[in-house]
Amino acid sequence: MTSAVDEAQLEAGFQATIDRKDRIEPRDWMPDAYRRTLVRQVAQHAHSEIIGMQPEGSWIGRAPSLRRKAILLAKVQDEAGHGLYLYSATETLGVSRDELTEMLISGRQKYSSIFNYPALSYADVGTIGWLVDGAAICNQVPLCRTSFGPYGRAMIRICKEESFHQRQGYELLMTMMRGTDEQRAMVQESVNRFWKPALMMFGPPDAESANTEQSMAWGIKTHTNDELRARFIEMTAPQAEALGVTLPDNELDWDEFWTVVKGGGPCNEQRIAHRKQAWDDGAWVREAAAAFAGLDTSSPRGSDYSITGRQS
Ligand code: BYC
Repeated sequence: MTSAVDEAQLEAGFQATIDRKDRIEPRDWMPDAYRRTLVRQVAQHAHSEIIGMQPEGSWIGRAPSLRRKAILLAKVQDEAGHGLYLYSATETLGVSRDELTEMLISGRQKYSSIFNYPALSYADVGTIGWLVDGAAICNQVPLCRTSFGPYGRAMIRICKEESFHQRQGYELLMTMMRGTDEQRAMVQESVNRFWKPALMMFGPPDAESANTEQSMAWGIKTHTNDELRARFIEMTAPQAEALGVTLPDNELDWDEFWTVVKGGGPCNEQRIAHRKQAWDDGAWVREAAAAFAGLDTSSPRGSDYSITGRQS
């Protein structure tokens, strides 16, 4: 049991670490609210990576060439990897991946609004890479310096891969823009649908952002939602010009954003149903892995085996 004085000292030490821009590590003392905020944000981030595989994944079987299929497969697989790094980072805060998945499926945790919009044409694969991964990079590069060590370290690798995704999306769109009038129209139509939802990925306007102030004081976030949104627009405008597309300039519809966040977007039900199906279908794999791990540790020869199951 810690007394109120001890607790105040611990809190002061914690804040001093953050103010020095050092990292908080899993075994360090941290306020419960800091831990809760991180679990919320990092789990939401992990869920977004995993649910985010669905819109593009639906095009793997319909890719227009072997080359495009190989690129898309690799990209979607990368997103799975990002989800796994982030679930691992969340686990260091004392919550298991099973619990997190249950919370996603039951609607108690969120995932990014953007993945509730459908991918309707192959141009959308390019637009998602360019705009969605582009917005993700803008939001995530500052997170490499976030105050919680495992989250920041996961972000470094994720950002490298997202930069690659953004370029592959742009290259796909550029190829289509050099094609026929019909292909150019497909790209513009796709950009028209994705531009505003991509801007909403940064979260509500600062005045409506309940968490920003505290998350910035704790060094979890280093910029506000509106700052990063503005940076993204600035970064993307010249790219749109080089591509030859127009970015829609009407106001963002925040009522639409909240409807999507609360479950009423075009694909919310489908996304969660699909995730639940995959989780249920994978139960036997998890059981087999757990049984194997049990065998591994209880076996007298357990120490002869590496975690890959191969004899060392
Ligand atoms: N969608 O106080 P605020 C990817 C919620 S995946 C849904 O500003 P915060 C990729 C928010 O949770 C990359 N909900 O929140 C994958 C809060 O609700 P609660 C995904 C949203 O946390 C596959 C409430 O609104 N990136 O790149 O300070 C293929 C008030 O908001 C959204 C991340 O997850 C939203 N867009 O700031 C391709 C980045 N925005 O929980 C690409 C990590 C807000 O209080 N996350 N809400 O009930 C963050 O940086 C921050 O959490 C946010 C929001 C900037 C998103």
